[in-house]
Amino acid sequence: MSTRQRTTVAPPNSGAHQGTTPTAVAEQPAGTDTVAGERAVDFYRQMVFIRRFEERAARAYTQALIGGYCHLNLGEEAAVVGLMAALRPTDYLFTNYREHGYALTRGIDPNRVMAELFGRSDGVSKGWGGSMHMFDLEKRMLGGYGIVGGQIPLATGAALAIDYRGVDEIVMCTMGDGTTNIGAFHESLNIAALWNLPIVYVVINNRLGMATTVDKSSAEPELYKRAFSYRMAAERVDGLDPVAVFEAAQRAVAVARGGKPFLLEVLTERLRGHSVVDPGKYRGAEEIALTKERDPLVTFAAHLVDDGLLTETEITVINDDAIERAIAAAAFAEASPFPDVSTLFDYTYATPVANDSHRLPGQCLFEPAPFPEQEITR
Ligand SMILES: Cc1ncc(C[n+]2csc(CCOP(=O)(O)OP(=O)(O)O)c2C)c(N)n1
Ligand SMILES: [Mg+2]
Repeated sequence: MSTRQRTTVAPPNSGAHQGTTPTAVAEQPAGTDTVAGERAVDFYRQMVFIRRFEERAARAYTQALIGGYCHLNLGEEAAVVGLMAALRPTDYLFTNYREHGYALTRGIDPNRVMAELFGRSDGVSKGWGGSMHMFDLEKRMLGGYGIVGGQIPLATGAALAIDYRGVDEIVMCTMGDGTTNIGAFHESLNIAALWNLPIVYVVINNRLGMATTVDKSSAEPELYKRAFSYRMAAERVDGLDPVAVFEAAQRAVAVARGGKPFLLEVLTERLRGHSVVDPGKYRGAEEIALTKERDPLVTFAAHLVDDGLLTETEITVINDDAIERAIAAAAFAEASPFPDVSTLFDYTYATPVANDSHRLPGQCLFEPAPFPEQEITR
């Protein structure tokens, strides 16, 4: 039975609601970690690695070594690193298809992340998931989802499970700005607020849902305010500064650990197209130039140099090391074998006959036969 009190719906103005006035949470809760020099440098190191890894992945994609879709975290590195630093290893992460940086920063071996992109058997999802479907129970990264908003009800359900088990864990569920107009977003926030679920919803606002801007698609473009409809606490933070993101994420996580949901909006940039194949021609030259000026790697490096925490030489060393590790990951991935086709149905509920209702999920209709020869009829 849950140690947290499940809320029954209180009538408006009864005073029974907690957080009835959801405003930005201004103060740091007691005992919250502070970020000092070495930690900031480490944040930078992780950001640089994501950047070089993603660039290496983009190159592999153009060499046809990666199939399917491939969405990169370029421009979102500070957001990813700041958010992940606020989680404990026992917390859960659900994210969307723009996920490689999260997998790396959550601590999954870069070789296994790259191997997954290449669709190889050493990949984190054994090569069957690809770019959008990384899953690692040990690191508590429960996907990777290609359906916009698909992760939100699942993450909310995981938070409900935590609540039932009465353990000191939380869920973080990240999504893009465009996702806040999906019905499941609203349904999930509503139930999470009613039931006091331990979850932090994070909107990574890069101002674009594919080619559509937030201003064109959202009647309330200040997306953190969506929480207020559900009497949920919320905050908006500058996603170009990993330290600011980390501090805001810590505040959000503290609220969730106390048994209440939180919505954190992180303002970021998307430096390139929606996915690797998108030339992004819907953005003008001026906008692209502005976006590049706001590149978090450049702005954060400048801060670190100004503060005397890094020299230009040290920046070069960090960069070279990241390039080497990304190249090594790609070499590992290319050397890894493709998964055997006989394992195609091992990790899914799907069966050789789609939607067959006579069996339990995962139960095969036929004795396993070599996939190409098998007749797929209904
Ligand atoms: C239900 C659903 N509708 C449409 C799509 C196609 N689609 C993929 S990404 C995307 C845009 C989402 O934008 P946003 O949530 O801002 O995330 P970003 O790509 O900017 O990270 C769309 C419409 C989809 N995958 N799923
Ligand atoms: Mg977006």
